[in-house]
Amino acid sequence: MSRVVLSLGSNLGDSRALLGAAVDGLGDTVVAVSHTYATPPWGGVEQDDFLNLVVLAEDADADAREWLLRAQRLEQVAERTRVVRWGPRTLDVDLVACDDVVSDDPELTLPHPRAHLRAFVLRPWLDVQPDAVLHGVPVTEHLAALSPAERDGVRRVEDVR
Ligand code: A4P
Ligand code: MG
Repeated sequence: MSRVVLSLGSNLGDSRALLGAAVDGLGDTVVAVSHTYATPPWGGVEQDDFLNLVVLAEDADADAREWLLRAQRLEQVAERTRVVRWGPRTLDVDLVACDDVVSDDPELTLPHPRAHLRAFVLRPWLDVQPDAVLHGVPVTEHLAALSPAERDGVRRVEDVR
């Protein structure tokens, strides 16, 4: 059995529909879906706000590589193009964590190397796993360590599903 925490984001096209379709695309592997949040762009590229959510999923037949392939397939279905790093996209699906896997492989780094810095990941993650731990530290503590501006920028909106 493998359990994965996926971060989904979109700020191009019909973001609500794209996120909803991506969650549907995960089928019955989905254990829980977070609320949906509007979030200011992270990373310094001037662009529209994102919609973000986190999905907890499980599948006895999938390892971390398989989850990455599934994430990339969902991005392809959303016709995601890769123009600017940290720039606008129809759909981004990142693996935040997968079981206790630790990897520094650039193709698949686990846990995600920037997750602890991102309120748009940490806040929705707590919806689906209030006791989540990242790098040995509770996610609540990572979130509390961020600047109020970073934390308060993440605003709950109507759930996509
Ligand atoms: N890769 C390595 N580790 C992982 C992982 N844990 N999960 C590799 C997913 N992919 C991983 O990703 C580049 C490469 O990372 C892939 O080939 C994969 O094998 P990418 O999706 O092609 O490129 P990218 O997304 O432009 O770059 P990067 O560095 O992954 O960006 P991020 O970290 O995904 O950030 N602001 C808000 N508010 N909300 C957002 O959702 N998203 C981003 C993208 C920036 N700012 C944002 C948001
Ligand atoms: Mg990505």
